[in-house]
Amino acid sequence: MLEWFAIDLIKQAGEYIRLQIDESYRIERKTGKGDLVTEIDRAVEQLIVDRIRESYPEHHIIGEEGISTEPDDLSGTVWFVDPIDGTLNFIHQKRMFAISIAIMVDGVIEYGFVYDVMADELFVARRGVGTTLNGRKLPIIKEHHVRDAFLSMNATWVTPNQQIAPEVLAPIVRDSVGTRAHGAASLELAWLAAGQVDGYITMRNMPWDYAAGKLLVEEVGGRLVSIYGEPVRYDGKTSVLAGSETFVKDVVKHYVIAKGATPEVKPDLQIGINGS
Ligand code: 2AM
Ligand code: CA
Ligand code: CA
Ligand code: CA
Repeated sequence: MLEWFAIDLIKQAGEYIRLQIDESYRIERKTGKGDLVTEIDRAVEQLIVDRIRESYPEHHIIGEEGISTEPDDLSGTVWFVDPIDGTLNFIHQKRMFAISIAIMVDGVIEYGFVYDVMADELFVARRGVGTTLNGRKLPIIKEHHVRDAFLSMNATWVTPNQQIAPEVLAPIVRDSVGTRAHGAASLELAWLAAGQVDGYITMRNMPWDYAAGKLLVEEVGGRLVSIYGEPVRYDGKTSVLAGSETFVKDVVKHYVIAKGATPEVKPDLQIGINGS
């Protein structure tokens, strides 16, 4: 069964990372000094792709490191794979990174898996069934407004970005209980599903970053949309705003729209999925 296959696969990949983390490995730059890939990222994606191909040759795979040829559309079964989400944490902290896998069937995410490798915490979501953490069902998350929310926010909100001006987001940081930048999108969404943070905001994510986390969050009653409150796309980069319905509405209505923010780059601008 697909769910058990994916759980076995993600745990095997995690074990491989734990064995390699203290060994020496090559690190390469992608677009800049903060955008790195190691040979472990590539080896893990290769391991995952090989096993999916062996058992499900008709499935398509969209992975961050581009090991598999991306499909032309999202019909049939499509796997979104981020072999190491939080590569900088993997390199520098040796913790707080995850393997993120989502399975989409005919355009709908049916399963989400986020594995915190060093903490050995596996989050699993099945659409319509719920989210579990190491097999234990997670309760519905509490409703929060910005003023009583503890947030995880990617620090790129401070810098000029293609989505929204820093002045629009600064009041959210000011009004919330506190903000953290943990550096691993899938894990920050998993922690949101577990009630450990009350919201997650980032200006730039790709589908393999949030596809699994989105289902984890939705299956405990939360929402995940763009910073403008629109549905997120699966064919390119997007901003991400996630939390309880109250939180998401509060951010969009009282912070983003109220400040008259409009996208500097249209959020659903069409780009190639493995491009930039
Ligand atoms: P990554 O580690 O797999 O690259 C970092 O704050 C979070 O944003 C991570 O989940 C990281 O995933 C993701 N991210 C997506 N695009 C990124 C980029 N171009 N540069 C840095 N982090 C990126
Ligand atoms: Ca990366
Ligand atoms: Ca990622
Ligand atoms: Ca990655």
